[in-house]
Amino acid sequence: MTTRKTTSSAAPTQGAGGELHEQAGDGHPVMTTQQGIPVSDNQNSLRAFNRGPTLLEDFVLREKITHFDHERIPERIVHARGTAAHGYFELSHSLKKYTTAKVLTEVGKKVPIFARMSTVAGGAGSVDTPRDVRGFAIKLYTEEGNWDLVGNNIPVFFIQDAMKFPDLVHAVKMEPDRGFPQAASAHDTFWDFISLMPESMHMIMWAMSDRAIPRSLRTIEGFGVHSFRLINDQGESTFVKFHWRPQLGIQSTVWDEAAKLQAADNDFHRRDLFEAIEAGHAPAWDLFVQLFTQEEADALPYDHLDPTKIIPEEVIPLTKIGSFTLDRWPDNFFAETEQVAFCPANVPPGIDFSNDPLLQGRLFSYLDTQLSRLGGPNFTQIPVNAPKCPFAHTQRDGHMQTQVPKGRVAYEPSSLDPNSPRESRAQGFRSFAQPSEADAKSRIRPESFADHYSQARLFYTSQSEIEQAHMASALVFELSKVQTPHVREAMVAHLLVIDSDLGKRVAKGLGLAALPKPAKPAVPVQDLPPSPALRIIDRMKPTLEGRCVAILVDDGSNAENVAALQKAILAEKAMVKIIAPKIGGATLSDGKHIAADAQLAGAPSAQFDAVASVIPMASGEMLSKDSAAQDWFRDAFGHLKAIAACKATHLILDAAGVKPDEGVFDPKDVAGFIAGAKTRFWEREPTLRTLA
Ligand code: HDE
Repeated sequence: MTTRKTTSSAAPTQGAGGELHEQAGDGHPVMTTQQGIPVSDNQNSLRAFNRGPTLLEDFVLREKITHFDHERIPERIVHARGTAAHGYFELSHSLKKYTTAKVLTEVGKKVPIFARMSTVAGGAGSVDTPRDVRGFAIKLYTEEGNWDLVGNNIPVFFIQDAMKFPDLVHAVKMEPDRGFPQAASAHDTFWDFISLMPESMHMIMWAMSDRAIPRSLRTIEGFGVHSFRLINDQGESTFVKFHWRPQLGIQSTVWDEAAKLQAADNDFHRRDLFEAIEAGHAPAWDLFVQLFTQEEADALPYDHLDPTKIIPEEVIPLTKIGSFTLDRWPDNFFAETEQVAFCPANVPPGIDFSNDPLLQGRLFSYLDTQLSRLGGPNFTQIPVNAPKCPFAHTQRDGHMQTQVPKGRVAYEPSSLDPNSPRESRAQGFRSFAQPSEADAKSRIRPESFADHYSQARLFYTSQSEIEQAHMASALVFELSKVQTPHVREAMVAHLLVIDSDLGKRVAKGLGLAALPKPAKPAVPVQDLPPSPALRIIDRMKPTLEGRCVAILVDDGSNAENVAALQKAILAEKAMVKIIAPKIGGATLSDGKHIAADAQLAGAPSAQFDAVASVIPMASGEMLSKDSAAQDWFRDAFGHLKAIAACKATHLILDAAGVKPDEGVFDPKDVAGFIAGAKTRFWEREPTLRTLA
């Protein structure tokens, strides 16, 4: 599409206040209506006379207002708040033995992708950092059609059967009579439902772990959750579970930090992704598969078709098959991030579904919801949804048909058009011919799905002590928001079965007068071997790559020290933000001006991975009386981060009640501070807050 350009400036039009508005001059495109009619005045509607009524005839005004009135579309019923980026996937290890899918067999080929990450419960205008599962959906535009890997950052789910999904979502969303709480699971209806659904216990352990409060979307893992099938050229099937892991390592926040981030920046995660990509720190993930046969599946002490179960990687190892990178921010949020439509049923030939009843329900749900969300059946024509390979079908008409199909033939078979599309047994998608076990129809839950506690126990006992304390504290926090006492007790009854110590800790944290009777498991609970791979803290990478360090400066700050810190941080491939009491920046000791990225009071330290402060004595004296400055350091310390504090900064630490430990460095000890900034000082935590 080309735009019309004017070659000579026209006289300006007059705005309401009498100000003059520039018209299109050399180079500027001419503004038009949607019909392409050039607009002469975009400031004033058409009036009957000076100070008279507006005329219905004003098609420019009517079109503009009408379009505006319809700018919003229904938000996603779940995963409404998200952010996305373009990128590419590259295969490093062929799965030719297992599948015909070219995307999994053509090593080295770059496949374009679009990935969207989301919270689940909150609305589109809610916040980025609540305790919640994160959605992680990837559309791979393969040469055999779109493959959507529609996953989460947690490998299991709350329920076993799609029949329960509307109940789950109604329970977690804001309560219908009062319209709150927004983006929070800490309320009665959610915990009431969960307390009556023992199958949720494993997922609850994950949701109460630090996985649900990630530091960055660049540091979350992704899981396809269900078992899928790979089908090879012999028609043989192998089960597969997909996992993807951030190359920056997995990293979470502490709860106080997540809560404060919510106040500091509603858009923290999307801004972080945007700024990282813009700064050239394109995040990347490695894609892994767990492959297993029907016989191996049959030998497991749990049912792999049950989406509340994992197969620990110590039992079936992960094989790395490639990686993907997100390196391009969308041009337009609405056109791409909002209108993208993922569906787990979109798979190329060579990938197929398992009988997981949750997956089976999802295969229906996504297309159905998109028909209403995107207004009709032609949403596949929206650029972000359209395949990038050739496509040909006989679907026609419908709302918002933007293509102009030629010819008489829109049916198959036909003899009239040699170019009309035909099915292909050789290239087409084929479902695995699974032998049927029986011909009976029934609404049953298989007995093999009955064990709801063993893997919840496995997850809890696999965690480090500090992570167990975080989980117990998260449960106490959430259940303390529940106003109905019997719901709190019912939850403790389940926790006592998962791990009696966990149940007792939470009961104590809630101040229960007496322990309730433990819940009655339907089948005996198994003591499965722990899986250390499920921890986060041990697996956090000691790196500063892609992270963000703030340096507080003021007029008179030691220029040499600031420069040395900046240089060392950038050498670690991290980002630096200069913070000053005023957004105008500061004049350093060498007389040179340094620009500020943010004002101290507007950039709480929760936003950074570590903080340094190089300020003169006068500034330390002044800031030690400033609550924003005190909070800045108190929070950085409380969130277990490294602090580089000069002599003057110690005045603020003192005023903030911070007792320096080995995580507080002299800013001249650049190497020490950089090493500290790569980690968190977990030993500090028990000295700062009461954990359950
Ligand atoms: Fe979804 N889910 N889901 N889900 N889901 C949607 O589709 C649904 C489930 C996931 O960024 C909806 O277009 C059912 C598991 C992601 O656009 C809807 C069930 C997993 C996204 C829907 C599940 C997911 C969605 C809402 C149980 C992880 C956001 C808007 C049977 C494996 C995709 C839409 C994006 C979105 C239905 C459970 C992941 C309503 C019925 C398990 C990442 O169709």
